[in-house]
Amino acid sequence: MNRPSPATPATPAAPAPLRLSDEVAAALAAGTPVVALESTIIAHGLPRPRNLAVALELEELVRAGGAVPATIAVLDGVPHIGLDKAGLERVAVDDSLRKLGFRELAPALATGASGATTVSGTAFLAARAGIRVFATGGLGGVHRDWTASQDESADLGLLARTRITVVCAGVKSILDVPATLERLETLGVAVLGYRTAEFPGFYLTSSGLPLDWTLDDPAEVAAVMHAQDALGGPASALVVANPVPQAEQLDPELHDRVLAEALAAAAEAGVTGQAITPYLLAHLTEHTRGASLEANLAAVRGNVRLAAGIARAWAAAGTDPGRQG
Ligand code: PSU
Ligand code: MN
Repeated sequence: MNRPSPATPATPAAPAPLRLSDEVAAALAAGTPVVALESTIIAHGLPRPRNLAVALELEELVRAGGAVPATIAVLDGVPHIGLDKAGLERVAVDDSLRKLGFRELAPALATGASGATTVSGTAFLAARAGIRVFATGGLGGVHRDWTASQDESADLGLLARTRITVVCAGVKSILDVPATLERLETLGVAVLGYRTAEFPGFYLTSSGLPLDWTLDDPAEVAAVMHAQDALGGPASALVVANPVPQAEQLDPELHDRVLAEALAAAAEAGVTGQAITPYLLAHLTEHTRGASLEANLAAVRGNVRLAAGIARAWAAAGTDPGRQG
C-alpha cells in the first residue's frame, strides 16, 4: 500500500547559517587541524578584564600547537565559528551576552540574540561545522544537590549524541564528580585519562576516582576517534581528561574549605539554574584570592595545547592513504 508522501514545505528550512571565519573555512576545506574553543568560559567563567587576555592567549596557544582556533559564539543571531578580534572583545566585555546551551541556540537565532556558548552549545555548533576536536576547562555535570534540584548540566546529554572529542580537566569540582562519572557511563560517553589513571579534579590534579583507560599520546587518541567512526552507532563524544600539572593545582585543603563556603553561600543566596556555575567559580576566585583562577587557567592552557596535538594527529591520520576513514 502506498503511503502518501510527506508534503514538501513551500519553503524548506535552510540549514542554520553558520558563519565560518576565513581561516577556519580554509582549514576545514584543506583538512588541516582546527580546535574549537567555547566562549562561556570567557563571558561568564572568568573575571574581567583578564578574560579578554585569556581569550587571545588561548587562540595563540592553538596556533603555536599547529592548529587553527575556532572560538564559537552567537552574535546577533548568527552562530560564529571562529571570531575576529572585535568578536572576541565583544564576548569578553558585553554584559548583555546570554549563556547559550544547545537548547538556547534556536531561540537565539530566531530572535537575533547574542550569547556565549557553553560546552553543549559549542560542541553542537562545532560538530555541525565539521570540527572534531574541542578544548575547554571543565565539563558541566551533576550538581551536588541533585536529589533536590535535579540540576544536571545539558553538557552530558549533548555529548551523548554528538561526535566530537572534548579535552577537559575533568568536570568542575563544584559538582558531584562520582555521580557525573556514573552519568557519563549510563549515557555511553567514553572517558580516557591522558597520562593518568585517575579522573582529574579540575582545579586539582586528581579527583581520586579511578579511570578505566589511560592513553599517552595524541596519536593514540586519534586512533580511538577512528575506532568510534569505524564502529558506527550512536554519535557519542569522546572525553579526554587531562589533569592540571601538580605544580599548578590549587592547594587541596584550600580548595575543600573554600568550596564548602561557596556551596553554603550559594544555598543561602538562593542561586540556582544557569547562574549557579558562574556564581561558584567567582566565589572561589574571590575567596582563594585568585589562586583558583590560576589553577583554572593552567588547566585550560594544558587542554588547549593537548587539543592542538590531537587535532594534528587526527588531520595526519585523515590524510594517511593507508588508513581507511
Ligand atoms: N569550564 C571552565 N569554566 C566555565 C565552564 C567550563 O573552566 O565557566 C562553563 C562551560 O561552558 C560549561 C558550563 O558548559 O560552564 C556549565 O554550566 P551549567 O552547569 O550551567 O551547565
Ligand atoms: Mn544546570
